[in-house]
Amino acid sequence: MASKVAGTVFEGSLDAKGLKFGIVCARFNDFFVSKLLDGAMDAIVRHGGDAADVAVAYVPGSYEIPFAIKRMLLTKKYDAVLALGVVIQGATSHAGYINSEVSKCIAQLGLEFGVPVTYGMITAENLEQAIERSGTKAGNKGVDAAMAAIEMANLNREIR
Ligand code: RBF
Repeated sequence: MASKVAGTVFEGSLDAKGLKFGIVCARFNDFFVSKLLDGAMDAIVRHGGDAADVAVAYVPGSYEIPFAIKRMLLTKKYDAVLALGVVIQGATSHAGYINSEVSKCIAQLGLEFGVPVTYGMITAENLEQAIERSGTKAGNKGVDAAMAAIEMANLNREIR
């Protein structure tokens, strides 16, 4: 990005070669989450990453995602970790509670460990919104989370 900065500029590239990723997937709404995982893997491999350098942990639902992220971060094996889950609003207010808790924890874990944790969560009001964000007209949030993970992992390396 062109600018007039004369000092050091840190910018993460989109080259995934040599990077190791952890991905935490919720099984709940797997119909959609599996599409997010497909998108994330496709983005990583198309940007030079190796599928063998990706470890996937499955958890029952989105509420459990932060726990598995923390366990992955504790191993210190990964340059970035992705959270993939789909929370769909139902008759009760569960979605709001799950979403606010999970997004807060994901941000906190990245800061605590100094390793990027990216947000590949769909928070949908209905099935149509989930369909649109898992590989149709509003893109694929798994791809977006993978791109952010690649860039942030490289930025983290540069700043180090
Ligand atoms: N997990 C999701 O990943 N997406 C959901 O849309 C979702 N909806 C839920 C709705 C209710 C009423 C409950 C009780 C749980 C839901 N979960 C959902 C599962 C939740 O993330 C967690 O796995 C379980 O509550 C077990 O701790």
